[in-house]
Amino acid sequence: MLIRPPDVPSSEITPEPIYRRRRDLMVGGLSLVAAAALGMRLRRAYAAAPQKDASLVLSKRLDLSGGEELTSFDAATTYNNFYEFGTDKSDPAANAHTLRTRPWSVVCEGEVGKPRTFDLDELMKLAPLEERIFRLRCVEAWSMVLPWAGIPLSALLKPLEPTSQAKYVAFESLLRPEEMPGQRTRALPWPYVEGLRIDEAMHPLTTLAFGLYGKPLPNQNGAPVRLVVPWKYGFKSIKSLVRIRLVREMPATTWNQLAPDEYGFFSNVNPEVDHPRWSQKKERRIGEFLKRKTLPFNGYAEQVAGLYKGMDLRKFY
Ligand SMILES: Nc1nc2c(c(=O)[nH]1)N[C@H]1C(S)=C(S)[C@@H](COP(=O)(O)O)O[C@H]1N2
Ligand SMILES: [Mo]
Repeated sequence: MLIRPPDVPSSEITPEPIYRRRRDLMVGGLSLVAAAALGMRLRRAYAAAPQKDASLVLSKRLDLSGGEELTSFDAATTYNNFYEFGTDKSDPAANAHTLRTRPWSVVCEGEVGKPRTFDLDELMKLAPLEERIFRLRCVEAWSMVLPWAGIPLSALLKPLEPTSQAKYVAFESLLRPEEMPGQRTRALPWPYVEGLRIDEAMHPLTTLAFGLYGKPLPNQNGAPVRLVVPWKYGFKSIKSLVRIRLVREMPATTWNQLAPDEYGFFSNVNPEVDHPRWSQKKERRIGEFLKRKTLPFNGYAEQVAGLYKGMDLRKFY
């Protein structure tokens, strides 16, 4: 069994090259005390998460939790938005078992020198798998802090050799109504689609995720491969991804098509721009009682604000 949080001593069960790589585990700017506290918190959170079909090997950790407690595996897998399986938060956990996630492939095409279709194993070998701990904030004003297993999306985009005309990236989820009961309703136009500007897509925090809590993604969390874009509202983090197209024009996105006054293309987390029907100033961290203040760019301004220099983020919400 190759799976465990990367801070757990593992010399006896880990192949040598991976063990060696793990020695340069990223502790970032954390003090030793903070790092130890983080390790304890992670072990506790992992201990509470069920161990099943283990197959992911994590080479290093990028901890952008902001020192906050992790959301439990239980909450992260029973309180979801995945309209392909129903519109209630409990629907994905109840219904997503019908999704078949193997075989799986992701078609990459459009404004690229080298179009290519990857199967899941090829995708997972594009770069060493990292544990990436991010806050993810839903536009509905709740949030979670979770350890994803993934790679930077740029590791997939670069080898495609985007042309100079590739200004945006369009993403598409699986369309398979036989396995996705929500697609037999008109809850949303199907398939679910999303998009990023090319520089957003290439940003090192933009993550192609295969796992959660060190295990393959549960179906309700977007198996077998999804995006995690931590500085944007959760709906940008498209699940069960099957197509990536590099394009010249800003692509259509599901929520923008449905309600353009409520959901813009950029959808950067911004406490100063309210949703027309509710405030974005605060959020409820799932598992906590008191609300927290929402941070600009979900707390990742230092890393991403430069992408939007000179843009009026009230207009481009
Ligand atoms: N294909 C697809 N992707 C999706 C959604 C969806 O309904 N369909 N919901 C989005 C929304 S609104 C959020 S908040 C996140 C939720 O991810 P989680 O359930 O893993 O927390 O997934 C996003 N990705
Ligand atoms: Mo969301």
